[in-house]
Amino acid sequence: MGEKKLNIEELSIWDDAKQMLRKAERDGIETAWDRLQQQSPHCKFGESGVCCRICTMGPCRISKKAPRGVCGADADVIVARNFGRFVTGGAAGHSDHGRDCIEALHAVAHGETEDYSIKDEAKLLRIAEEVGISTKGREPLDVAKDLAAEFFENYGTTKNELSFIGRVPEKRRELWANLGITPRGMDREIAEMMHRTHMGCDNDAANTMLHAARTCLADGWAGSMIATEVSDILFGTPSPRKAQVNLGVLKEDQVNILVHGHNPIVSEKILEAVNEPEMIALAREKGAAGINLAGLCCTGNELMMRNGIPMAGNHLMTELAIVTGAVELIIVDYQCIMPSLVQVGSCYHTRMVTTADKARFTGAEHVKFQMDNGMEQARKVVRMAIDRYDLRDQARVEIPQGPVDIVTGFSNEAILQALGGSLTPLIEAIKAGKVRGVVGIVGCNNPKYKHDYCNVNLTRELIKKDILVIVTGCVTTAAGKAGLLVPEAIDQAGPGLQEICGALGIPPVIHMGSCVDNARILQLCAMLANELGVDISDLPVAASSPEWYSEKAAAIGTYAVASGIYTHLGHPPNITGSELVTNLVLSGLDDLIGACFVVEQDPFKAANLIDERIKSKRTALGLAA
Ligand code: SF4
Ligand code: MSK
Repeated sequence: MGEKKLNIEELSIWDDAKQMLRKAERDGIETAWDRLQQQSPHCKFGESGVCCRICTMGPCRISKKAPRGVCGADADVIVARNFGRFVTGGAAGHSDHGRDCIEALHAVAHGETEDYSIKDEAKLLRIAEEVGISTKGREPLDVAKDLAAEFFENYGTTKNELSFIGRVPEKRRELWANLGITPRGMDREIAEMMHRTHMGCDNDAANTMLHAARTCLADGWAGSMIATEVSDILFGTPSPRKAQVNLGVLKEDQVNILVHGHNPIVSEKILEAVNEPEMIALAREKGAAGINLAGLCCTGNELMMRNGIPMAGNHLMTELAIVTGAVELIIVDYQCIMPSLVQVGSCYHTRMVTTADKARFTGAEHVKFQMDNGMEQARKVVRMAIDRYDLRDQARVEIPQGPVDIVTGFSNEAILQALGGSLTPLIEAIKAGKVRGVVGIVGCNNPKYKHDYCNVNLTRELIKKDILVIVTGCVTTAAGKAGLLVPEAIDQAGPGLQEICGALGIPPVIHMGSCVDNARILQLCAMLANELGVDISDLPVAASSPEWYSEKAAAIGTYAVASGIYTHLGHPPNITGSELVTNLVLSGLDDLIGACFVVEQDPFKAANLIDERIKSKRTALGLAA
């Protein structure tokens, strides 16, 4: 444990989290908050981005006394290279997830699996037509073969154009072309960033930063966008439905299974398996009342959006979910999974199961999921969970009570449907100032913040100002727990938003999915801009990631900015050691690209900054501020 006793009241805004933090303390469980204390204070060189480990003439650390590394690289070059590699890690994560989705589509199309199928045939045909594949008179599986092949091309270097480039407003495409940042292929931009940042390559900080933007654009408009669209084709396009959030969704008398990670390829199969009568009968034989499946983080978002499966918690709740003592098994794929879950699980009876060869955890059991064995493996994992029910020590079980209701499932298709088939009602509401703007609040938790304080307060402040909020990723759970994802939350919104959301019967905070689903927000912005004949940077829209932590969140922020969306961060990336890079990110990009980052930890001040930006965009469009 850390040197100083943690003040639990200060760690999270949630009762379920605080209850479990007290239990963790009693049970002698170490959490991320304890380890943050052990790691503090953080290394200032690392924090400001001026530590370079790119070659073995170093590592080098830049200071007043030593302003250049052994090779002669200065702080600007080192910071830009570190940032470039940082966001490239995130872009690689999303786009590799996207590639896994295409492989699934390819396997379905070629009859290589009976475990997966096409759930949304209409979307398959619509997307195929959009990217130039003829569908007339063809079998859907035949079309799917071509679509998978087309999407694979987004990863290579021969096509040099993304499938969804046609979605990008004309003015934005011209701007990218002029700056030389039109994304070509995912793998190409990622490999080029690694090449550029090798010792002795790109030693111009601004040039490296532009390639960072290009790499992230490939993520937003290809890697993530393909992941989202193919997931909809394979598992169904989300539509509005009810669900519940917080640790109260765990059941004392049932076998509890948690799914954690990002890709629905694993979690959807687990969902099917837990609903099979033989599995339920098996659980009953063991004395359980049934099998309860709940989600964590983004795979939780995916299951919730499409199936209404309850969400146990976001990033900082993942260890605490196990501390309930009621979780038999946690099954993961990849991204945002704390390695500590194995240790926390071993203090109870919780088994951790990994499924992807690219994301194994020492101490966890590996059950490899492949296209041709998904269902068989899912049944195996569910049986493992049922077998562990006997091992549960009911005396150590403590489940916080009172799950909160939410409404989820707002894909762009669902939004259009709610609007009566076109964006016109939303555009009219924006013009009339009833919806003054739209802000996507996305991303993570970070133990450096009071858990979800900024996520929730920023959301509340913006809806008060008649700004429609869209949430994805771990902010979803925060907004849901705060009671903001239900139509009744219009009581907390400004009068204009109250009127519009009230008439449509939708919440003032709309849940649009997981991390990769931020591509849905990009698409919505593009649709609005195209409808109005302007660039995305002209719209009264913004993005925010108040409590972000991951490379992926930084990549999302970077593609948002490069797409023309003003983006707020609660804290800066590790770039403050370079004035040049910091100024570029916080203001220079605005001149170059029509948007920039803004950093503000206080959610109330951040809401005002975003509001000012929205006012200026409205005024420029000739609308009342
Ligand atoms: Fe040092 Fe240059 Fe090597 Fe970086 S690339 S570790 S600054 S010598
Ligand atoms: S899971 S990237 S903690 S949102 Fe997508 Fe949550 Fe952030 Fe991971």
